Amino acid sequence: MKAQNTPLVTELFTADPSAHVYQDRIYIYPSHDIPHNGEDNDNGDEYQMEDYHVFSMSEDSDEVIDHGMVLHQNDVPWVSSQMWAPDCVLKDEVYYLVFPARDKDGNFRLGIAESKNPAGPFTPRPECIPGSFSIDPCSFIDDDEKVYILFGGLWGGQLEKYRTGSFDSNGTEPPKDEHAVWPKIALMKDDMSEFAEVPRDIVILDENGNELLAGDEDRRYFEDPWMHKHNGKYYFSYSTGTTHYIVYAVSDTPYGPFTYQGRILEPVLGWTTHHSIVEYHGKSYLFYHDCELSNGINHRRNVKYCELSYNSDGSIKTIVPEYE
Ligand code: FUB
Repeated sequence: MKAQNTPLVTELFTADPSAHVYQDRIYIYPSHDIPHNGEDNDNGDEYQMEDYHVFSMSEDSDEVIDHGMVLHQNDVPWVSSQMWAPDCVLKDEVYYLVFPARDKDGNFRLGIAESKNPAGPFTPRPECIPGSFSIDPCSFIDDDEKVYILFGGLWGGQLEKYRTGSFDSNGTEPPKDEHAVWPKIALMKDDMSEFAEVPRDIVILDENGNELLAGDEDRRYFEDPWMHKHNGKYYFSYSTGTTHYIVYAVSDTPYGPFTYQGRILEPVLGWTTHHSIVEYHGKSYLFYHDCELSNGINHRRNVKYCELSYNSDGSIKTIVPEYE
């Protein structure tokens, strides 16, 4: 495989890698950053992505294959802009690309496009998932084959605008001493057409069983959910956004509540941090991004990966990115 902790793709700017093993290859579903000279802001307007490429790699080669553009926003009737972090789900021999984008009213929704091939191209559904909102959808398939979608992101991702259960255009983050805004999880219908339930809160507790507070920026959820299972436990990992950590919490069920455990990845070069975790040929890997190729321009990111390992008690060893 290509060297760890180096940009996997150098021809395009890529970010937000969701990795899965299909047909004995690691397939990577990232965002495609578009270079421009606009300013950064708290609304994420600098992340102006319009399409998706899929990449794959395998153990017996250091080549990372670009399978080309697999979906463009002009082909999705409900989308106006900003196709952000996607994921892929394999269900009943169909590959479903699940992605967020702004609808024609400028609000983030989640959409689905499908293919018979993990490398796409993907055919979009004409409408977004009914009742969907915010960003960063990721999939989790449990041992019983049930598919869950987890999602949510603060600020540009609008999650705080749904705190009351419905959209409030003036919605803000809670005061620092109230519980944090919770990410969401929803079971999908078997045909992946829509949520099978109203999205539920993913509650994250501290070591004393207290809900994490909005002011606890080193530990509270910001964006970038991922779920995987290890030794029978559900691991929910995410970005803390403003403090730039990838952290994780553990539970006995996919719905939680989860108990905060610690950090997976210390801050990388660039404002955002985003990840996925995949097992391949008996090893676990962390896929992540930073801004090494662009020397730190926040919206010109590149995908990387490295091995991830566990201690004997199931805790994850913290990874510290190294820069020269
Ligand atoms: O790529 C746009 C946004 O940046 C993603 O949705 C977030 O997770 C952050 O990586």
